[in-house]
Amino acid sequence: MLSDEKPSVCVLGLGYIGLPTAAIIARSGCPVLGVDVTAHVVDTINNGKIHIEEVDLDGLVQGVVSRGTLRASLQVEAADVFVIAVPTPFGDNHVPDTSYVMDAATNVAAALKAGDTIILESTSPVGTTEKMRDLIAKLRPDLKIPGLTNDIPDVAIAYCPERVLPGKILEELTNNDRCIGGITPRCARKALDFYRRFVRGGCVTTNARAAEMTKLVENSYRDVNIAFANELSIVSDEMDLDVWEVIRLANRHPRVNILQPGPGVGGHCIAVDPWFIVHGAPDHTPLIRIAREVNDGKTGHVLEQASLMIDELPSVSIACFGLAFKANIDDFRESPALKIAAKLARRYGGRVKVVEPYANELPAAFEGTGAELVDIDEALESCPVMITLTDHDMFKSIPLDERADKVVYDTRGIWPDQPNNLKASSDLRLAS
Ligand code: SAJ
Repeated sequence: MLSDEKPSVCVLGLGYIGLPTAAIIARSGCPVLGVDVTAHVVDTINNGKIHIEEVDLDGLVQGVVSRGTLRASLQVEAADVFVIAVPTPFGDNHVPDTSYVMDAATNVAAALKAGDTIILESTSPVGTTEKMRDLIAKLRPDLKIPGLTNDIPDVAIAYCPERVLPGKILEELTNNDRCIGGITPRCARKALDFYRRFVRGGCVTTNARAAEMTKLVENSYRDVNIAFANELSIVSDEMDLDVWEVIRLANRHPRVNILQPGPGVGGHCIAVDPWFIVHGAPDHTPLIRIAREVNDGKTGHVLEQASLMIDELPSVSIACFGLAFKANIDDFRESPALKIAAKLARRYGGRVKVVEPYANELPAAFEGTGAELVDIDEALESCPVMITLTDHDMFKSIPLDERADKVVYDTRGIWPDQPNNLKASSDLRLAS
Protein backbone atom coordinates (compact mmCIF):
# COMPACT_ATOMS: atom_id res chain seq x y z
CA MET A 1 0.00 0.00 0.00
CA LEU A 2 1.26 3.47 -0.83
CA SER A 3 1.43 5.87 2.07
CA ASP A 4 -1.11 8.74 1.89
CA GLU A 5 1.62 11.26 2.44
CA LYS A 6 2.82 12.70 -0.85
CA PRO A 7 6.60 12.95 -1.15
CA SER A 8 8.05 16.25 -2.29
CA VAL A 9 9.93 15.84 -5.56
CA CYS A 10 12.73 17.73 -7.25
CA VAL A 11 13.19 17.05 -11.01
CA LEU A 12 16.52 18.16 -12.45
CA GLY A 13 16.44 18.99 -16.15
CA LEU A 14 13.23 20.35 -17.71
CA GLY A 15 13.65 19.17 -21.29
CA TYR A 16 11.60 16.78 -23.42
CA ILE A 17 11.60 14.16 -20.63
CA GLY A 18 12.08 16.16 -17.42
CA LEU A 19 9.23 18.63 -17.98
CA PRO A 20 6.52 16.09 -18.86
CA THR A 21 7.73 13.87 -16.00
CA ALA A 22 7.61 16.76 -13.53
CA ALA A 23 4.11 17.68 -14.74
CA ILE A 24 2.78 14.13 -14.45
CA ILE A 25 4.20 13.72 -10.94
CA ALA A 26 2.66 17.07 -9.99
CA ARG A 27 -0.68 15.90 -11.40
CA SER A 28 -0.55 12.93 -9.00
CA GLY A 29 -0.58 15.47 -6.17
CA CYS A 30 3.09 15.52 -5.15
CA PRO A 31 4.59 18.99 -4.77
CA VAL A 32 7.23 19.24 -7.50
CA LEU A 33 10.12 21.64 -8.00
CA GLY A 34 11.57 21.53 -11.52
CA VAL A 35 15.15 22.72 -11.84
CA ASP A 36 16.85 23.88 -15.01
CA VAL A 37 20.04 25.77 -15.80
CA THR A 38 18.27 28.05 -18.32
CA ALA A 39 16.51 31.08 -16.83
CA HIS A 40 14.17 31.36 -19.83
CA VAL A 41 12.94 27.77 -19.27
CA VAL A 42 12.33 28.44 -15.56
CA ASP A 43 10.46 31.70 -16.24
CA THR A 44 8.36 30.16 -19.01
CA ILE A 45 7.23 27.29 -16.77
CA ASN A 46 6.52 29.56 -13.79
CA ASN A 47 4.22 31.50 -16.13
CA GLY A 48 2.32 28.27 -16.80
CA LYS A 49 3.73 27.99 -20.33
CA ILE A 50 6.05 25.52 -22.06
CA HIS A 51 9.20 25.89 -24.15
CA ILE A 52 8.77 22.64 -26.14
CA GLU A 53 6.03 21.22 -28.38
CA GLU A 54 4.36 18.08 -27.07
CA VAL A 55 0.78 16.90 -27.39
CA ASP A 56 -1.38 18.12 -24.44
CA LEU A 57 1.65 19.23 -22.39
CA ASP A 58 0.67 22.92 -22.43
CA GLY A 59 -2.69 22.33 -20.71
CA LEU A 60 -1.18 19.97 -18.16
CA VAL A 61 1.66 22.35 -17.21
CA GLN A 62 -0.70 25.30 -17.05
CA GLY A 63 -3.00 23.31 -14.70
CA VAL A 64 -0.32 22.08 -12.28
CA VAL A 65 1.46 25.45 -12.17
CA SER A 66 -1.79 27.31 -11.46
CA ARG A 67 -2.68 24.78 -8.72
CA GLY A 68 0.76 25.37 -7.20
CA THR A 69 1.91 21.72 -7.43
CA LEU A 70 4.63 22.52 -10.00
CA ARG A 71 7.07 25.39 -9.81
CA ALA A 72 10.47 25.88 -11.43
CA SER A 73 13.78 27.24 -10.18
CA LEU A 74 17.44 27.54 -11.10
CA GLN A 75 18.36 26.08 -7.69
CA VAL A 76 17.92 22.60 -6.24
CA GLU A 77 16.02 22.57 -2.95
CA ALA A 78 15.45 19.90 -0.30
CA ALA A 79 13.00 17.18 -1.39
CA ASP A 80 12.11 13.57 -0.56
CA VAL A 81 12.73 12.29 -4.08
CA PHE A 82 15.20 13.63 -6.66
CA VAL A 83 14.74 12.70 -10.33
CA ILE A 84 17.65 13.46 -12.65
CA ALA A 85 16.68 13.88 -16.32
CA VAL A 86 19.58 15.80 -17.84
CA PRO A 87 21.22 15.16 -21.24
CA THR A 88 23.97 12.59 -21.78
CA PRO A 89 25.47 13.47 -25.16
CA PHE A 90 28.63 11.98 -26.58
CA GLY A 91 31.87 13.81 -27.28
CA ASP A 92 34.68 13.16 -29.75
CA ASN A 93 34.90 9.56 -31.01
CA HIS A 94 31.45 8.86 -29.58
CA VAL A 95 32.73 8.86 -25.99
CA PRO A 96 29.73 9.26 -23.64
CA ASP A 97 29.67 12.52 -21.68
CA THR A 98 28.08 12.04 -18.24
CA SER A 99 29.25 15.39 -16.87
CA TYR A 100 25.69 16.81 -16.72
CA VAL A 101 24.61 13.82 -14.63
CA MET A 102 27.54 14.29 -12.25
CA ASP A 103 26.86 18.06 -12.02
CA ALA A 104 23.24 17.32 -11.17
CA ALA A 105 24.30 14.70 -8.58
CA THR A 106 26.64 17.26 -7.01
CA ASN A 107 23.73 19.69 -6.59
CA VAL A 108 21.51 16.93 -5.21
CA ALA A 109 24.21 15.88 -2.71
CA ALA A 110 24.18 19.37 -1.18
CA ALA A 111 20.42 19.17 -0.55
CA LEU A 112 20.26 15.52 0.53
CA LYS A 113 18.92 14.31 3.89
CA ALA A 114 18.45 10.86 5.41
CA GLY A 115 15.38 9.13 3.97
CA ASP A 116 15.68 10.62 0.46
CA THR A 117 15.58 8.71 -2.82
CA ILE A 118 17.67 9.69 -5.87
CA ILE A 119 16.66 8.35 -9.27
CA LEU A 120 18.64 8.76 -12.47
CA GLU A 121 16.48 8.68 -15.63
CA SER A 122 18.98 9.96 -18.21
CA THR A 123 20.13 7.36 -20.75
CA SER A 124 23.55 6.42 -19.42
CA PRO A 125 26.46 4.07 -20.03
CA VAL A 126 26.48 0.98 -17.82
CA GLY A 127 28.01 1.85 -14.44
CA THR A 128 26.90 5.51 -14.36
CA THR A 129 24.50 5.08 -11.42
CA GLU A 130 27.30 3.51 -9.38
CA LYS A 131 29.61 6.37 -10.40
CA MET A 132 26.94 8.82 -9.26
CA ARG A 133 26.59 6.90 -6.00
CA ASP A 134 30.36 7.10 -5.42
CA LEU A 135 30.31 10.85 -6.04
CA ILE A 136 27.46 11.36 -3.57
CA ALA A 137 29.33 9.20 -1.00
CA LYS A 138 32.39 11.41 -1.41
CA LEU A 139 30.42 14.63 -1.08
CA ARG A 140 28.31 13.43 1.87
CA PRO A 141 30.52 11.31 4.17
CA ASP A 142 27.93 11.94 6.93
CA LEU A 143 25.35 9.72 5.14
CA LYS A 144 25.28 5.91 4.91
CA ILE A 145 25.27 5.15 1.19
CA PRO A 146 23.79 1.99 -0.38
CA GLY A 147 26.29 -0.66 -1.41
CA LEU A 148 28.97 1.02 0.73
CA THR A 149 27.59 0.31 4.20
CA ASN A 150 26.61 -2.81 6.14
CA ASP A 151 23.94 -0.82 7.97
CA ILE A 152 20.58 0.24 6.61
CA PRO A 153 21.55 3.05 4.19
CA ASP A 154 20.30 6.60 4.80
CA VAL A 155 19.33 7.15 1.16
CA ALA A 156 18.15 5.07 -1.81
CA ILE A 157 19.73 5.35 -5.27
CA ALA A 158 18.21 3.84 -8.42
CA TYR A 159 18.22 4.00 -12.20
CA CYS A 160 14.93 4.10 -14.12
CA PRO A 161 15.13 4.95 -17.81
CA GLU A 162 12.34 6.76 -19.61
CA ARG A 163 10.91 4.97 -22.63
CA VAL A 164 8.57 7.54 -24.11
CA LEU A 165 8.07 8.38 -27.75
CA PRO A 166 8.12 12.08 -28.70
CA GLY A 167 4.60 12.99 -29.79
CA LYS A 168 3.09 10.49 -27.31
CA ILE A 169 5.07 11.41 -24.21
CA LEU A 170 2.24 11.98 -21.73
CA GLU A 171 0.39 8.84 -22.76
CA GLU A 172 3.53 6.69 -22.68
CA LEU A 173 4.84 8.17 -19.41
CA THR A 174 1.68 6.96 -17.76
CA ASN A 175 1.05 3.67 -19.53
CA ASN A 176 4.45 2.19 -20.47
CA ASP A 177 6.05 -0.45 -18.25
CA ARG A 178 9.03 0.81 -16.25
CA CYS A 179 12.21 -1.04 -15.43
CA ILE A 180 13.65 0.11 -12.09
CA GLY A 181 17.23 -0.81 -11.19
CA GLY A 182 18.35 -0.26 -7.61
CA ILE A 183 21.92 -0.03 -6.35
CA THR A 184 20.47 -2.59 -3.88
CA PRO A 185 17.07 -4.36 -3.90
CA ARG A 186 15.97 -2.03 -1.09
CA CYS A 187 16.78 1.00 -3.29
CA ALA A 188 14.74 -0.53 -6.11
CA ARG A 189 11.76 -1.03 -3.81
CA LYS A 190 11.94 2.62 -2.61
CA ALA A 191 11.97 3.84 -6.22
CA LEU A 192 9.16 1.43 -7.11
CA ASP A 193 6.95 2.96 -4.37
CA PHE A 194 7.52 6.31 -6.02
CA TYR A 195 6.77 5.27 -9.63
CA ARG A 196 3.59 3.44 -8.63
CA ARG A 197 2.11 6.82 -7.68
CA PHE A 198 1.89 7.97 -11.29
CA VAL A 199 2.67 5.02 -13.62
CA ARG A 200 -0.19 2.76 -14.71
CA GLY A 201 2.05 0.35 -16.66
CA GLY A 202 3.83 -2.52 -14.94
CA CYS A 203 6.93 -1.63 -12.88
CA VAL A 204 9.59 -4.32 -12.57
CA THR A 205 12.71 -4.14 -10.43
CA THR A 206 16.28 -5.19 -11.16
CA ASN A 207 19.77 -3.89 -10.43
CA ALA A 208 21.07 -0.54 -11.70
CA ARG A 209 23.52 -1.94 -14.24
CA ALA A 210 20.91 -4.22 -15.85
CA ALA A 211 18.46 -1.31 -16.07
CA GLU A 212 21.09 0.91 -17.69
CA MET A 213 21.88 -1.76 -20.27
CA THR A 214 18.18 -2.46 -20.91
CA LYS A 215 17.65 1.12 -22.04
CA LEU A 216 20.66 1.02 -24.37
CA VAL A 217 19.57 -2.34 -25.75
CA GLU A 218 16.05 -1.12 -26.56
CA ASN A 219 17.31 1.73 -28.70
CA SER A 220 20.08 -0.36 -30.29
CA TYR A 221 17.53 -3.03 -31.21
CA ARG A 222 15.57 -0.40 -33.11
CA ASP A 223 18.68 1.07 -34.72
CA VAL A 224 19.84 -2.34 -35.97
CA ASN A 225 16.39 -3.06 -37.40
CA ILE A 226 16.12 0.33 -39.11
CA ALA A 227 19.61 -0.26 -40.55
CA PHE A 228 18.32 -3.50 -42.09
CA ALA A 229 15.46 -1.58 -43.74
CA ASN A 230 17.82 1.17 -44.93
CA GLU A 231 20.23 -1.36 -46.40
CA LEU A 232 17.31 -3.06 -48.18
CA SER A 233 16.27 0.29 -49.65
CA ILE A 234 19.70 0.86 -51.21
CA VAL A 235 19.84 -2.72 -52.51
CA SER A 236 16.32 -2.36 -53.94
CA ASP A 237 17.23 0.89 -55.72
CA GLU A 238 20.22 -0.91 -57.18
CA MET A 239 18.05 -3.85 -58.34
CA ASP A 240 15.25 -1.57 -59.53
CA LEU A 241 12.80 -2.90 -56.98
CA ASP A 242 10.24 -0.99 -54.91
CA VAL A 243 11.49 -1.48 -51.36
CA TRP A 244 8.15 -0.50 -49.82
CA GLU A 245 6.40 -3.20 -51.80
CA VAL A 246 9.04 -5.79 -50.89
CA ILE A 247 8.81 -4.94 -47.17
CA ARG A 248 5.01 -4.91 -47.25
CA LEU A 249 5.01 -8.39 -48.80
CA ALA A 250 7.73 -9.81 -46.51
CA ASN A 251 5.85 -8.50 -43.46
CA ARG A 252 2.92 -10.75 -44.37
CA HIS A 253 5.05 -13.57 -42.97
CA PRO A 254 3.86 -14.12 -39.38
CA ARG A 255 7.37 -13.84 -37.90
CA VAL A 256 8.76 -11.02 -40.07
CA ASN A 257 8.31 -7.36 -39.11
CA ILE A 258 10.73 -5.16 -41.05
CA LEU A 259 10.82 -1.47 -40.15
CA GLN A 260 10.65 1.40 -42.63
CA PRO A 261 13.58 2.86 -44.56
CA GLY A 262 14.08 6.61 -44.49
CA PRO A 263 16.74 9.27 -44.97
CA GLY A 264 18.65 8.03 -41.91
CA VAL A 265 18.03 7.89 -38.19
CA GLY A 266 17.57 11.07 -36.20
CA GLY A 267 16.71 12.25 -32.72
CA HIS A 268 18.90 12.30 -29.68
CA CYS A 269 18.30 8.69 -28.64
CA ILE A 270 18.51 6.01 -31.31
CA ALA A 271 21.35 7.72 -33.16
CA VAL A 272 23.31 8.14 -29.91
CA ASP A 273 22.63 5.34 -27.42
CA PRO A 274 24.10 2.41 -29.44
CA TRP A 275 27.48 4.17 -29.20
CA PHE A 276 27.29 3.81 -25.42
CA ILE A 277 27.29 0.03 -25.83
CA VAL A 278 30.03 0.14 -28.46
CA HIS A 279 32.14 2.34 -26.20
CA GLY A 280 31.65 -0.13 -23.31
CA ALA A 281 32.73 -3.18 -25.36
CA PRO A 282 34.41 -1.99 -28.57
CA ASP A 283 35.82 -5.40 -29.52
CA HIS A 284 32.49 -7.20 -29.24
CA THR A 285 30.02 -4.91 -30.99
CA PRO A 286 30.58 -5.17 -34.77
CA LEU A 287 26.86 -5.45 -35.52
CA ILE A 288 25.78 -2.46 -33.42
CA ARG A 289 28.60 -0.32 -34.84
CA ILE A 290 27.90 -1.24 -38.45
CA ALA A 291 24.18 -0.57 -37.99
CA ARG A 292 25.06 2.96 -36.83
CA GLU A 293 27.28 3.37 -39.87
CA VAL A 294 24.60 2.05 -42.25
CA ASN A 295 22.02 4.47 -40.85
CA ASP A 296 24.39 7.45 -40.96
CA GLY A 297 25.51 6.35 -44.45
CA LYS A 298 21.89 6.39 -45.64
CA THR A 299 21.80 10.16 -45.12
CA GLY A 300 24.84 10.55 -47.40
CA HIS A 301 23.28 8.22 -49.95
CA VAL A 302 20.06 10.25 -50.10
CA LEU A 303 22.04 13.46 -50.47
CA GLU A 304 24.01 11.96 -53.34
CA GLN A 305 20.90 10.64 -55.12
CA ALA A 306 19.05 13.93 -54.64
CA SER A 307 22.02 15.85 -56.06
CA LEU A 308 22.22 13.58 -59.12
CA MET A 309 18.53 14.15 -59.72
CA ILE A 310 18.76 17.92 -59.30
CA ASP A 311 21.85 18.14 -61.55
CA GLU A 312 19.79 16.62 -64.36
CA LEU A 313 17.16 19.32 -63.97
CA PRO A 314 19.03 22.64 -64.04
CA SER A 315 17.44 25.88 -62.79
CA VAL A 316 14.15 24.42 -61.50
CA SER A 317 13.08 25.00 -57.88
CA ILE A 318 13.27 22.09 -55.48
CA ALA A 319 10.97 21.63 -52.49
CA CYS A 320 12.33 19.72 -49.49
CA PHE A 321 9.39 18.41 -47.48
CA GLY A 322 10.27 18.25 -43.78
CA LEU A 323 13.10 19.06 -41.42
CA ALA A 324 11.94 17.24 -38.27
CA PHE A 325 13.66 13.96 -37.44
CA LYS A 326 10.32 12.16 -37.57
CA ALA A 327 6.65 12.68 -38.29
CA ASN A 328 4.39 15.23 -36.62
CA ILE A 329 6.85 16.74 -34.17
CA ASP A 330 8.89 19.97 -34.02
CA ASP A 331 12.15 18.29 -32.95
CA PHE A 332 15.03 18.90 -35.37
CA ARG A 333 17.84 17.48 -33.20
CA GLU A 334 20.16 15.14 -35.11
CA SER A 335 17.65 15.23 -37.94
CA PRO A 336 18.80 13.63 -41.21
CA ALA A 337 16.08 15.63 -42.99
CA LEU A 338 17.59 18.87 -41.76
CA LYS A 339 21.12 17.76 -42.66
CA ILE A 340 20.09 16.83 -46.20
CA ALA A 341 17.96 19.94 -46.82
CA ALA A 342 20.68 22.26 -45.43
CA LYS A 343 23.37 20.64 -47.60
CA LEU A 344 21.15 20.91 -50.67
CA ALA A 345 20.54 24.57 -49.78
CA ARG A 346 24.29 25.18 -49.57
CA ARG A 347 24.73 23.45 -52.94
CA TYR A 348 21.74 24.89 -54.82
CA GLY A 349 21.05 28.14 -52.92
CA GLY A 350 17.79 29.96 -53.61
CA ARG A 351 16.49 27.11 -55.78
CA VAL A 352 15.76 25.22 -52.55
CA LYS A 353 12.42 25.80 -50.80
CA VAL A 354 11.76 24.12 -47.47
CA VAL A 355 8.30 23.05 -46.31
CA GLU A 356 8.16 22.48 -42.54
CA PRO A 357 4.83 23.19 -40.87
CA TYR A 358 6.50 22.78 -37.46
CA ALA A 359 8.99 25.63 -38.00
CA ASN A 360 8.41 29.41 -37.92
CA GLU A 361 11.74 30.14 -39.56
CA LEU A 362 14.60 28.18 -41.10
CA PRO A 363 17.18 26.90 -38.57
CA ALA A 364 20.68 28.43 -38.40
CA ALA A 365 22.09 25.73 -40.73
CA PHE A 366 20.38 27.52 -43.64
CA GLU A 367 21.85 30.93 -42.90
CA GLY A 368 23.31 32.63 -45.97
CA THR A 369 22.12 29.90 -48.35
CA GLY A 370 19.26 31.85 -49.91
CA ALA A 371 16.86 28.94 -49.25
CA GLU A 372 13.34 29.90 -48.17
CA LEU A 373 10.72 28.46 -45.82
CA VAL A 374 7.46 28.13 -47.75
CA ASP A 375 4.07 26.54 -47.13
CA ILE A 376 2.71 23.48 -48.92
CA ASP A 377 0.68 25.53 -51.39
CA GLU A 378 3.62 27.68 -52.44
CA ALA A 379 5.83 24.60 -52.86
CA LEU A 380 3.19 22.94 -55.03
CA GLU A 381 2.85 26.06 -57.14
CA SER A 382 6.54 26.83 -57.63
CA CYS A 383 8.54 23.58 -57.39
CA PRO A 384 8.57 20.95 -60.17
CA VAL A 385 10.89 18.78 -58.02
CA MET A 386 9.91 17.54 -54.55
CA ILE A 387 11.98 15.57 -52.05
CA THR A 388 10.15 14.09 -49.06
CA LEU A 389 12.35 13.86 -45.99
CA THR A 390 9.83 13.70 -43.13
CA ASP A 391 6.56 11.77 -43.14
CA HIS A 392 4.32 14.43 -41.54
CA ASP A 393 0.60 13.58 -41.89
CA MET A 394 0.08 16.94 -43.60
CA PHE A 395 2.38 15.83 -46.43
CA LYS A 396 0.82 12.37 -46.73
CA SER A 397 -2.58 13.93 -47.33
CA ILE A 398 -1.50 15.85 -50.45
CA PRO A 399 -3.64 14.17 -53.13
CA LEU A 400 -2.11 12.70 -56.28
CA ASP A 401 -3.71 15.25 -58.61
CA GLU A 402 -1.76 18.04 -56.87
CA ARG A 403 1.60 16.31 -57.39
CA ALA A 404 1.05 14.04 -60.43
CA ASP A 405 3.21 16.21 -62.71
CA LYS A 406 6.06 16.57 -60.20
CA VAL A 407 9.38 14.78 -60.20
CA VAL A 408 9.59 13.24 -56.74
CA TYR A 409 12.28 11.61 -54.61
CA ASP A 410 10.19 10.11 -51.80
CA THR A 411 12.66 8.90 -49.15
CA ARG A 412 9.85 7.97 -46.72
CA GLY A 413 7.49 6.12 -49.04
CA ILE A 414 4.61 8.47 -48.22
CA TRP A 415 3.25 8.68 -51.79
CA PRO A 416 3.13 5.09 -53.10
CA ASP A 417 0.92 6.22 -56.00
CA GLN A 418 3.45 8.80 -57.28
CA PRO A 419 4.15 8.17 -60.99
CA ASN A 420 7.47 10.07 -61.32
CA ASN A 421 9.10 8.74 -58.20
CA LEU A 422 12.77 8.84 -59.05
CA LYS A 423 14.80 6.97 -56.50
CA ALA A 424 17.99 6.93 -58.50
CA SER A 425 19.60 8.75 -61.37
CA SER A 426 19.26 5.65 -63.56
CA ASP A 427 15.47 5.98 -63.19
CA LEU A 428 15.77 9.58 -64.17
CA ARG A 429 17.66 8.82 -67.32
CA LEU A 430 15.00 6.27 -68.22
CA ALA A 431 12.28 8.85 -67.67
CA SER A 432 13.87 11.69 -69.61
N1 SAJ B 1 12.84 5.53 -38.13
C1 SAJ B 1 12.98 4.98 -39.37
N2 SAJ B 1 12.28 3.85 -39.67
C2 SAJ B 1 11.42 3.28 -38.77
C3 SAJ B 1 11.28 3.85 -37.50
C4 SAJ B 1 12.01 4.98 -37.21
O1 SAJ B 1 13.74 5.47 -40.22
O2 SAJ B 1 10.79 2.28 -39.14
C5 SAJ B 1 13.60 6.74 -37.79
C6 SAJ B 1 12.72 7.95 -37.49
O3 SAJ B 1 12.30 8.60 -38.64
C7 SAJ B 1 13.64 8.78 -36.64
C8 SAJ B 1 14.44 7.73 -35.87
O4 SAJ B 1 14.31 6.52 -36.60
O5 SAJ B 1 14.51 9.55 -37.43
C9 SAJ B 1 14.01 7.49 -34.45
O6 SAJ B 1 12.60 7.52 -34.35
P1 SAJ B 1 11.78 6.51 -33.43
O7 SAJ B 1 10.35 6.85 -33.56
O8 SAJ B 1 12.16 5.13 -33.71
O9 SAJ B 1 12.33 6.78 -31.95
P2 SAJ B 1 12.57 8.08 -31.04
O10 SAJ B 1 13.99 8.49 -31.17
O11 SAJ B 1 11.53 9.11 -31.23
O12 SAJ B 1 12.33 7.42 -29.59
C10 SAJ B 1 13.07 6.29 -29.21
C11 SAJ B 1 12.10 5.22 -28.69
N3 SAJ B 1 12.78 3.96 -28.49
C12 SAJ B 1 12.34 2.80 -29.03
O13 SAJ B 1 11.37 2.75 -29.73
C13 SAJ B 1 13.09 1.56 -28.68
C14 SAJ B 1 11.49 5.71 -27.37
O14 SAJ B 1 10.66 4.70 -26.80
C15 SAJ B 1 12.59 6.09 -26.40
O15 SAJ B 1 12.05 6.58 -25.17
C16 SAJ B 1 13.41 7.20 -27.02
O16 SAJ B 1 14.01 6.68 -28.22
C17 SAJ B 1 14.47 7.64 -26.04
O17 SAJ B 1 14.27 8.70 -25.42
O18 SAJ B 1 15.44 6.91 -25.82
